[in-house]
Amino acid sequence: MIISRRTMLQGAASVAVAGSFGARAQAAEYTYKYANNLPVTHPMNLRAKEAADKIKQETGGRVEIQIFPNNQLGSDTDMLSQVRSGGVEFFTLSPLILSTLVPNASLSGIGFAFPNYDAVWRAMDGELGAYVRGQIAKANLVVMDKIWDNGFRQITSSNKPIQTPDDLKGFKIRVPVSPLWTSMFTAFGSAPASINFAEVYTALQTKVVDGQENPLAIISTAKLYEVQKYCSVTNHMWDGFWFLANRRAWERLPEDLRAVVAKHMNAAAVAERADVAKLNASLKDELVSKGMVFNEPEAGPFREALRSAGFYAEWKKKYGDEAWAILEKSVGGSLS
Ligand code: X2X
Repeated sequence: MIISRRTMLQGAASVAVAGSFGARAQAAEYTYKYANNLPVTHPMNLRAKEAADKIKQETGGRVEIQIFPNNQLGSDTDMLSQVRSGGVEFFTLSPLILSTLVPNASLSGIGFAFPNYDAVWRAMDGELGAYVRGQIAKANLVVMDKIWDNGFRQITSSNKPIQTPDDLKGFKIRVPVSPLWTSMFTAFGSAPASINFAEVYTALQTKVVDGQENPLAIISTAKLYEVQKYCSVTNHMWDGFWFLANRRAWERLPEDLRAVVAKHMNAAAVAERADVAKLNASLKDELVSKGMVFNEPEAGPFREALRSAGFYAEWKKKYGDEAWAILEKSVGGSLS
């Protein structure tokens, strides 16, 4: 019997079968990799695993999706190249980081655009989401209809609470690799550093930066509370994850199998939205018990600081009037 690395990875059951009968475990016809940047305990990975199990079952084992969480296959920047080249078949990415390839994908991340989750899902399952998915398709990537939730983002810091926009002046803050993020914190007068999520814990621990911003579900599952003291509930932007596929790999799947994959991944996204909303609403107490100190700044002055720095005007110009109009219509009001 030849024990390949693969048979070993398939676990004790298939090795036992091979051992006793000399038969090889049935390999799936399509074994696809799904890579992402989040800890395995985050609802995105939990729901994706559930979906992968259902897909395997409903396709009679023909489609197997192997999940590589936690930047196991590299940073977001690496994984974006891999999903484009076909090195991985599936990848979830923030619309703002995707904007390094699809400029107008970051529209949904404009500061203080969405007042609440109802407005987010109305827009992302409606015209705004459809517009962005159209842009993504033009870049030759496949994207599932339902965007997954990351959440409303909060600012954490190791040295001081952020209470007013003035507290952000000169603040050394990590931002994800995306022009919109850099522009937003530059508008606040901060000193933003673009760092992939894979390096964030270490960057905070070694004080390369003093702060970062993320939703509570990530501050908790990625244990950022171990290296951050203050959490300021700014809700300064909403962020999600588009579920992307390499086009050639997607088109290799027969149409009926594509439908099964899309159905379960979209349903998982919707289930994950509810999980994350619940977590983000309940995690404050847990993070306080771990030693974090919370404050709840007023949003108005932050929004005003962006406006007076010309942030909205600048991005309206970059996106173009048509795209900006879709955004404003989707959030039900003027943003500039
Ligand atoms: O990099 C981040 O901060 C994260 C995990 O929120 C994103 O993927 C944008």
